[in-house]
Amino acid sequence: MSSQIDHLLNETRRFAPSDAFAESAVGRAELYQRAADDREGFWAEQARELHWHTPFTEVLDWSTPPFAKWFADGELNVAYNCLDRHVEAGNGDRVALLWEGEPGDSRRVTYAELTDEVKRVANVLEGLGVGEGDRVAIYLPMIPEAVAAMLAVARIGAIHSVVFGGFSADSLRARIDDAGAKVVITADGGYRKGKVSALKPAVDAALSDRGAGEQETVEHVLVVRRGENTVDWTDGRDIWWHEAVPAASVDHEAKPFPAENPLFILYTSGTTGKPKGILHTSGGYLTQTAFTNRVVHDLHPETDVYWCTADIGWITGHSYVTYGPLANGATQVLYEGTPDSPHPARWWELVEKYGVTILYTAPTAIRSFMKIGRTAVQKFDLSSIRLLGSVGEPINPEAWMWYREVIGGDAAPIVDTWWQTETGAIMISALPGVTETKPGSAQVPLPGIGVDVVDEAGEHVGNGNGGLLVLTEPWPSMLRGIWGDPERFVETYWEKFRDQGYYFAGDGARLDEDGDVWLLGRVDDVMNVSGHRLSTAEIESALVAHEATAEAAVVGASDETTGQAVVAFVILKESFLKAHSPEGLAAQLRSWVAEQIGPIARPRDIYIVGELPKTRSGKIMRRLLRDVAEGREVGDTTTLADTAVMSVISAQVR
Ligand code: 6R9
Repeated sequence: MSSQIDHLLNETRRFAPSDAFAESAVGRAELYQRAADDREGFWAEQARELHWHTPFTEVLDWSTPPFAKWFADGELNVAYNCLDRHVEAGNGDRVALLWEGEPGDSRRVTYAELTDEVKRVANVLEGLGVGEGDRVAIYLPMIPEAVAAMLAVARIGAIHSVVFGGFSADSLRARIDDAGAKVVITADGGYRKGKVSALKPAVDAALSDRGAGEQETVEHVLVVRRGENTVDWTDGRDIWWHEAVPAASVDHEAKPFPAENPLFILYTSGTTGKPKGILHTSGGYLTQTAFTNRVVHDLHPETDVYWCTADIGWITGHSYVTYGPLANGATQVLYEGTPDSPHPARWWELVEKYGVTILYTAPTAIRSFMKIGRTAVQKFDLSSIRLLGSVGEPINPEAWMWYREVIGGDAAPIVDTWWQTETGAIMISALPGVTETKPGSAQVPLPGIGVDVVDEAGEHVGNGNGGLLVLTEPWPSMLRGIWGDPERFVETYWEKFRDQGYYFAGDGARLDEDGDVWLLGRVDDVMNVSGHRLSTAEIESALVAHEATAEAAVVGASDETTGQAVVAFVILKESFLKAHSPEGLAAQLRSWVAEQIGPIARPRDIYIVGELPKTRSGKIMRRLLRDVAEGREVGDTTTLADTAVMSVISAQVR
């Protein structure tokens, strides 16, 4: 593996901590030493930033690994921490949500208003018989009610399972059934790409046609009116939010719950077909999401306008839209629609309109804006932006530079944050004002977090080498299990490095000469070509570094002589397609990759395509591309954002 020629590690650009962050960085640099000296004491200090009805006396209970308990004898109310306490501190008039609907309607919701709304919803849910430990499925568009619904469930000690609004009725049914949800909170519909996209019919379908042995756990469906589309109604089961919530009492006491009370289940895909219900609990989760949101995003709740573009259907939306920012009392933008509706630069219009200071988004979004070009983006005033964040996949250095120059005015620091649904909160990232940043590297474990890169035997690989990313110490926001399947939890994450007691993240990574971490993608995306390990991310990064390339996806396809061969799917920039033949460009790109990384990485095939298959969270589904590359029938495409894209690609390749 050490013989692998490395494109990413040839990245030598460096950006010193900006002076603009000098003041807020005071004390932040010391956190590393504080945490190194006394990790548990450090986390206890962070936890004490929250309001505890009953202060904890124990920090970590790791007596039965991998089942951790944090702050276990403490009691708190998560919703109280996100709402009431800010109102009680005199900040009730501060705006919590600057909401913008896709058609251009907008609402400002203050902390006082959101607190009242959540109290009413909590009363409605209790009136429907929902109590501590019951599960509530949430299937909503990005509207203020979505945030209110999550917090109302948390307030009464129940457990939410948010299902992304783009998921099908079948996926929704599987998630409702696995969790045994008692209530579903949905909407008639929401706006997407200029049209109302209905949601309620999927709920109706998910709850219909129960076969023998299929238990119906759902008693009520609470429906927000948003799309004003016509919906079917089941009397006795369905309830309009706009009738029930305003009629409910605005008095609701936030009762304390144990720190380890489950807060939510969030389903994520694993290597097998059945999604895993990742379980998170209260005290540790809120501690780490609030802490990381504060230090990684340099959040100043009194002055910042924060915008995390993630949907609440994903972990990023849970931790960095709902819980982290609200626990910190932040003012944030919430946007309902698609980034390019009704015009390609809509997001940047919103940045100007609301004066966004902190923007947290995903590389896939950045790359799609690169396609429309800087002129279209810079039509809007982006000068309010002072910090940029990236999450979800490795960010290639070219996208990183574009993000910095075009969006960040060549001044705003970028934090590339590595974490997972399972980790609950950010684990690896630069700290603004402290870390000298490197385009393409997530860099350093946060204070209090133990990270290593190891070989198959669990041995540290040493600087300059690649291996598997592991987490070496328990952390407060760690998953507490897989809902209903403790064995799968142990087996998936803890079995591989059982002797060392490490959590196996499933990602490949490399340590550079400074010991900084460079993520190389999921290990299932790592190819083995003639005995050399090559990362899909690495070759993709080389491809997009070519001036003709807009986007690229690489897979390892089985090959008779080399084991696996590199196959690339490339979207070219319009201007190059006009001036050159696709064959000529493909040949150029093959040599380019060979030049950039080494002959071993030269793609066997390059297919010029118009689009790439992506999940609704923007991750490229390489499994499907591998099917095409290996000449197989294309597999299950149901989790694609656009299910038609694979037939188009197959046709183009043929
Ligand atoms: C938060 C989130 C987790 C997987 C993770 C890794 C990839 C996330 C990354 C990154 C490189 C980053 N990932 N952030 N890879 N650099 N900054 O995305 O959670 O949807 O569970 O995905 O995403 O492969 O293992 P989730």
